Amino acid sequence: MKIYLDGNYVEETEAKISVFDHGLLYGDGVFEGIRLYDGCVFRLEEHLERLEFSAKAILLELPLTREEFSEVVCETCRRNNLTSGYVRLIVTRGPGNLGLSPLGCKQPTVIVIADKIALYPDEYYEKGLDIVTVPTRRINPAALNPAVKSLNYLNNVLARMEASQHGAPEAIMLNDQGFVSECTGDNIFMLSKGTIYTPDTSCGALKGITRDTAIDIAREFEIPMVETNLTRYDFWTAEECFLTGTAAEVVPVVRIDGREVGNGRPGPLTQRFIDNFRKRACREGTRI
Ligand code: PXG
Repeated sequence: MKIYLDGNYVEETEAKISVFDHGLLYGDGVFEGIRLYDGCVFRLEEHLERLEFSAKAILLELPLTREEFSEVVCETCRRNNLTSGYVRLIVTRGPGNLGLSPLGCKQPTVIVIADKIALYPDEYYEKGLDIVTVPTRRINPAALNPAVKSLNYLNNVLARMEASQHGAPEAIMLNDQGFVSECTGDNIFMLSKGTIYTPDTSCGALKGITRDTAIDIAREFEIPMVETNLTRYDFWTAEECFLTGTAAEVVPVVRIDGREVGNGRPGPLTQRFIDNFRKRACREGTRI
């Protein structure tokens, strides 16, 4: 596999970074997870804009322009003969000194990995997910805004481990006020009385690219869509629930904290979202 690393396309075994890289030492950096469908990178501009916003929020000056990033992402896919897969774009503060100050970091590290994707099992889409709320809370936006897709994912990793301890594939994370924010790598939606709801991004959710796509789908279906504060009770008593994310796409949830959602089977509207998303996935891309 060829990896893009700081201007070069190198073999995987040669793709090495410094142990003084602040991405490693402090999780000081930002990233994007992007999908490639049939030779097209899904919503690449949106991913690159989010990368720019994440970088701006952490005062990291990106070493490449939007156009250069776009070209590097596409070229990394081409060099690996990929037509469908997953692209991980990472920008770290770069190598510096031991010590928190990034002043010694002279040059950000840029990494692009394009690989096959380990798809979720078909069963998840056919039967739906059984998920749980975990004790680990989403980080308070005043500490580190979760809208920043930073390399600090320990919070989410711990939450995912707590879900695994209960045999669940995903976890609902609450914010520090106890409202539902999102899952560990997915945003969350619910249907109640003809309206679709999702936590407002001020609840500590990432502004997911797939979330935005689901909002566009709701608009296309002319279904009212509300972004607001939501509680676990709202999700327990919803008629349908689904998650959205680059890896998951749109995936139904049928059980939350031991409570059946609706009749305990993937809902009909969720199925329409899944079908519509898959159509868009092939349409709304940048050809590599
Ligand atoms: N919330 C969080 C915390 C995320 O990390 C999403 C929501 C969904 O956002 P997008 O833009 O993907 O719709 C994410 C994204 C993985 C993986 O390897 C995780 C994400 C993306 C791609 C792969 O599990 N998280």
